[in-house]
Amino acid sequence: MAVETQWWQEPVVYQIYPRSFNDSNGDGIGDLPGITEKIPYLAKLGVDVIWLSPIYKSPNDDNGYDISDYRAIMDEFGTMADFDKLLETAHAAGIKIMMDLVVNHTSDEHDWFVQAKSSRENPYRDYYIWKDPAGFTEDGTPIPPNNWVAAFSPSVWEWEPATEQFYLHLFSTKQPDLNWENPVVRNEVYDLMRFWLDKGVDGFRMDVINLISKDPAYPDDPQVAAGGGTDSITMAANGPRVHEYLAEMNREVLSHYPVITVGEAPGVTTADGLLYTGFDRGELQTLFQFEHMDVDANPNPALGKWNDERFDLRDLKRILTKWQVDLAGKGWNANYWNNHDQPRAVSRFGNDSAEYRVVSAKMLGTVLHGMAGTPYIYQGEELGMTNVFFTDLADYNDLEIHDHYAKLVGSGAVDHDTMLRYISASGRDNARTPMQWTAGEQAGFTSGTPWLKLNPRYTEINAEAALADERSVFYHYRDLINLRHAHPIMVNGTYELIDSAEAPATEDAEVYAYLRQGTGPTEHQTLLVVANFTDGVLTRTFTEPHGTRTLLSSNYTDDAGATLRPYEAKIYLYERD
Ligand code: TEU
Ligand code: CA
Repeated sequence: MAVETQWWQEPVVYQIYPRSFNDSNGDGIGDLPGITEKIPYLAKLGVDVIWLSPIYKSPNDDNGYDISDYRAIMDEFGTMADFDKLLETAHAAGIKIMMDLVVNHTSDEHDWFVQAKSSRENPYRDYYIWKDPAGFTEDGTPIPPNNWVAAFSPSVWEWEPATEQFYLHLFSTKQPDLNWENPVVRNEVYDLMRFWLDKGVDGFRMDVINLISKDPAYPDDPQVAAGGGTDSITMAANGPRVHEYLAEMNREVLSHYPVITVGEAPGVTTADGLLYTGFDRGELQTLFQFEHMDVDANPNPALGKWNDERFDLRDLKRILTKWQVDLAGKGWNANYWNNHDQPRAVSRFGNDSAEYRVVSAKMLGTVLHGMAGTPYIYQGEELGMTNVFFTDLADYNDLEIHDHYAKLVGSGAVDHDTMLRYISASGRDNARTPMQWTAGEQAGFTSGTPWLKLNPRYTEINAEAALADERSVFYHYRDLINLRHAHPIMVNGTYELIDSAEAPATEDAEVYAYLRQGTGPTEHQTLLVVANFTDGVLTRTFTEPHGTRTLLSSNYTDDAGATLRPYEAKIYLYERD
């Protein structure tokens, strides 16, 4: 069945974490003029859309994911005029801009919350979620309504002594959750979305959008009851009214503009995925699922994602294949290895040694861009940027790192040295070290002192070096993006995991291979994507599709057929007449 593809399925998206992208004024913090300066770089890479992590006014408890004014620009990032200039420059280069929409929660410094906490009668009180204590301990300490653990603090419940109630915050105490059950809140959100769309922005990435509807019973988190867990956020995932809210948002706002949307959705199955992204559902276009990000989570669930053991390729293939197959023809995937919350892909799924970094980074790009769905690139991924190891905990900035250190080392679940290893493998600051532009001072990111230490490998890994080397990861990514623009099958082809003569796919822990069968106008075409995830030389023989074969992409200079060299990845096109 040939489902016609839509315009919004075609683009490649590039995520910018503004704080770490490019500093234009030497204060050590990336900013909007810094991004504008680099539009030619992004145009050269060929990306169609930029997703900007939050740039709104914020006290930066969670680097902008705590917004105190949705219609103003963060002081450190510049002015609204700087934003307009960025939007205009990007549009002139043919690049769209998606904003980060963080509306599960605000900052506690948002005027709504300042009002809300001032008295129970304040008209803004009901913008947030307030609960009476479950009781009081003997010494008069209020007991929280349930046992949920916040992502960035011990409990999701924070006591407000002035009005003697708890407020809910799934993340830090400075990120109170909005009360989506209140229709006035929903209208406020729709209004601020219109404000940005009317300015000309092209879409939204919606932060934890599947957490906005809470089960009013607030049942205890069984994981916490069993003695551990670093957060309870998935207790709020896919709540009773979430689809009603998203359908309303779509009806009220999104359907009136030509937008690109992607929802961030921890704790979703493919069945949930179809409800959020189904073509017939009128909710979101795509979503970021987390299952493949959990592929290397700690086998001890109490430790959550903190781990430094390598993933098993068979698990990764099983998860990605499930998403590819279950959404096929009905919904749309957003494919990513990386974002501002995740360690660097080449260190995690590839090999960041001097010998294999470049070839394995290209391999990962090939596997991801070959799949069905929208490819997302995170800043520095196109350079093969790597994880960092700080020996001093104080050098890390991320509030999650510090909170989870306190939770896990504090409780004795993990010792200090182990936790530092885990942080280096799994921590969010791996993604947030400044972008590496040159081999010069401060990697060309700033003329001052960067807000977060640089990754010392910038002398070897940087944009200047990549642009000067036609065999760099950068040009491989550019070529993959061009392939998508030139070959509609990259967008409209179906996906099928395939066995080799040597091993069934589900048992092969070394090679990932799949087919894309063209549909509609590309029915006469098939793609074969093959990738060696190891540093060994392997043999894999595949039944070739019919037609004339062309090698569309490779990370080696020649083709050795069934012999796969370390981290070799290639895409063949087969065409019938
Ligand atoms: O992330 C939500 C989320 O699920 C993360 O907390 C995730 O669990 C964690 O980072 C993985 O270790 C979004 C944003 O992407 C993140 O940067 C914010 O901190 C968070 O929401 C709160 O807004
Ligand atoms: Ca700056």
